[in-house]
Amino acid sequence: MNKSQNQLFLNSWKCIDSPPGKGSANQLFASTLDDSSWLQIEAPEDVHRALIDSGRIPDPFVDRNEVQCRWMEEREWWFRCTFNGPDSNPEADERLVLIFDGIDTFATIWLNSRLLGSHRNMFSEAVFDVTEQLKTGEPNTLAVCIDPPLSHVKDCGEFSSWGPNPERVALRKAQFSFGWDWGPRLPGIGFWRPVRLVRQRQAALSGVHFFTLSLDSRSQQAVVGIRIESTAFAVRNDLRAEIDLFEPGRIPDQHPAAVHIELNLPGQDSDQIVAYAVVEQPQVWWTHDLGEPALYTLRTRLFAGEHRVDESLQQVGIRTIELDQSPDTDEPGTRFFRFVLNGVPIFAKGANWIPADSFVASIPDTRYERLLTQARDAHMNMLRIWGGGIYEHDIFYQLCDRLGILVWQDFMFACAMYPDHHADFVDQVRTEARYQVKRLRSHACLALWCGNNENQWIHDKEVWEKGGKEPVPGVLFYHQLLPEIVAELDGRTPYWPGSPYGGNDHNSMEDGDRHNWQVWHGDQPRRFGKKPRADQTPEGVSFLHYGEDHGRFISEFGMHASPVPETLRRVIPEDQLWHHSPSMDHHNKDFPKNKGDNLMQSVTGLPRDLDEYIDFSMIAQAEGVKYGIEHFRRRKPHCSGALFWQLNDCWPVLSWSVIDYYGFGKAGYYAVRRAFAPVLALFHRVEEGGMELWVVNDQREPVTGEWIVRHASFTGKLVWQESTKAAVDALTSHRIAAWPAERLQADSGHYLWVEEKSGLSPANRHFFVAIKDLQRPPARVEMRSERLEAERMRVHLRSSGYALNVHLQLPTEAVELSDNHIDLPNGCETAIDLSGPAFKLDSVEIGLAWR
Ligand code: BMA
Repeated sequence: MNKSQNQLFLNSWKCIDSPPGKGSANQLFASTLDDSSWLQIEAPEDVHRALIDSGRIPDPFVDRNEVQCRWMEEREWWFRCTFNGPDSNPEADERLVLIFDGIDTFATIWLNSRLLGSHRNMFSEAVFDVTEQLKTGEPNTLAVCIDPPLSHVKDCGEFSSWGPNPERVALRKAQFSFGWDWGPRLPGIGFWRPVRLVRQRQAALSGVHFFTLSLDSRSQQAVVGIRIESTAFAVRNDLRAEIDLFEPGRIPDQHPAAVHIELNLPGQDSDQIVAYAVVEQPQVWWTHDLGEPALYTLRTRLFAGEHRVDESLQQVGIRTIELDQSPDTDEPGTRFFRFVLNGVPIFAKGANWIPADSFVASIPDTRYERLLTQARDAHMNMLRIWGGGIYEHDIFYQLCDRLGILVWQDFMFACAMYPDHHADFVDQVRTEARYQVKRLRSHACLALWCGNNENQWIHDKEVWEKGGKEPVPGVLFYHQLLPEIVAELDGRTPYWPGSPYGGNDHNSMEDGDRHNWQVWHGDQPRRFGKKPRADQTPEGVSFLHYGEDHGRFISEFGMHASPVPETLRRVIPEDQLWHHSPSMDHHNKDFPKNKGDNLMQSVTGLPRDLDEYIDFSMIAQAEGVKYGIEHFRRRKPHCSGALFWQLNDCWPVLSWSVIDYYGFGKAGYYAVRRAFAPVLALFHRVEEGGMELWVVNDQREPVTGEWIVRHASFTGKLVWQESTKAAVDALTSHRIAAWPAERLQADSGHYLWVEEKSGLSPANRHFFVAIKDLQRPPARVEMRSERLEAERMRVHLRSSGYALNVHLQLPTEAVELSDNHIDLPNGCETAIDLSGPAFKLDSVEIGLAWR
């Protein structure tokens, strides 16, 4: 046992499968059993990963192997770990606690052949006092049996859900793992978070909640609160907490603390002790686009008499967060839905986050670092953890704290009607919510708790004749239990009952947040009492409908695109590499499989081969998200957020993601990165056929710039060029120039191009017709590369003719690009920087393509 931490991680396990119900009969839990032939597995690690690595199952991400793994969810899985107990017997005032931070999912646990207990919620910890059972100075054996999940579904018939697999609703287990419209059916098995043994003496911290009560920028003061929750099981001495808050960059024991507080605690379990402190000249936590995400270190030490019995170290931020829903008087009858960070109303730019792997136990930290850095680099200041996945691993929130990205946290309920009348189920939800709120509430990144994903909206569509009056099954959770728990244990972070929610039809443009699935799925906007209608024609699903969306906060919108060719080559057999081949269609979980064709039809035209499919679907997605984001940002502050669907993938798939499973950015990623730039210049077409130029400034300072607009033909002829100097206030969106229809050659042969003289905003363009209808002579792009440093390389590109979707193709995801999938007008030059490990840059073969 690690003395300093009094904690032993039980990492090394053995596992085997067995027919359901047989393992106990065969006493697989017995200490004396010989498990030497069992498969080695780690904790955390998913059984699928261990079986793939040992060659026992084919990789389910490749071709259609997914279906060959179906048997795994029908077996019971046994795990055993033999470890040395503590060297010495626990003292009378000590106890030993076994903690499973996350078991996936229905587990029965034995210690030294004796039954310890069971657990049936993936999202809450399982804790056992093992002081009596644990043997000191000799080996102990832990055995865990994980049941087939569906054996725990009772009365499946009463559950209803969107999509296949309604039985998932009865299980507190990651909902997406039973199959989603982007995810395979591969329910996880095993320990998805650590297993540890903790030695405690007299008392322990059961929670430390850090929060900011107020910030006063004039007096340069913040008032912060620290709530101490402690459990006292054998207190013999005075119990006391010492709290130290260290400024960013200051290290405990090496530097003095900015705040030091000593508190006396009662000698029994308590959760009501709160200390308040004034922090002078606080270094405030901001999202990365508005300032520095400054993090203080909070150290809390618990003393029983002279003994230090527990200690916690947390990174915390001084910041306030509110959700402003005051009336928006400029658009009568509507209310804002906007986040206010440190008193500043912000536009939330970002995406929806789904689990970064089907096997959530086996996601390397490096994948989180990569994805979240990519999100930050694309100027995202908010990610929504969607309710069909998981409450994320600690590393996710730690990175968001550090990178300055806010988190919209759904509770894990999605697209279904959950049974809030089953006392048992309600208990599970209560325990889970209390655990997760305590776990996550002190993170600087946490911006919102949200009751669920789409449950109210889907329910209303199912019972539309009721005119919005029938409460959603699960109402107890979203409108009572969860907000009460958030109020009690957090009390600072806003709560919202669902996404979408608010207004007339729970997906309204006037109130609350909104999912725009008119684009892609064809859902028509509606009101309570109106029959839901879908229009899946090319016109019905066109992204131009974003332009009609006057929502307050668009928390989902998006469309599919293929992953990069390299990703397809890794998982689709060569003879299946064609659009709509059985293997490709298997890697598209949406129905009907040709939905994307409807979108491409009006943007690029239908693809004739795989190359065209990859390019056309990427172009359609990039054009669509660009169009949506520009419209939503231009409407600032009436619209105050655009979180597109979706950032990432959990396996290699054709999906809405802009970053594919291996980390390659699609064209959409780079389009988003430009469209989310802190200062954005964009063209807006007005009804009479004229054009306007708008500048959106999301920064806390005003900007001045000179925007040069070129109106030209694709054959290279300049119609006119104009320059506009403008000052744009902080946090606003302004029209800075306009041209009537008479000044424009608004046809298939011309375009508009804008650049800011000093590069304040990224270059942008406007086409007057769909890409498929452009009259463009063929273009040619030349490439020249130059080595800058060991880990950086620059590729210069020059075009003759207007080249579209100019992109570098790399066989490795280890090299990052400063930009890609760009337009290059005739005679234009640009450079793309490549960075990555020197050995990769030395050997990388750079492909170049364009349309
Ligand atoms: C919304 C999401 C997901 C789904 C996505 C695409 O419904 O909340 O459930 O995957 O749209 O259909």
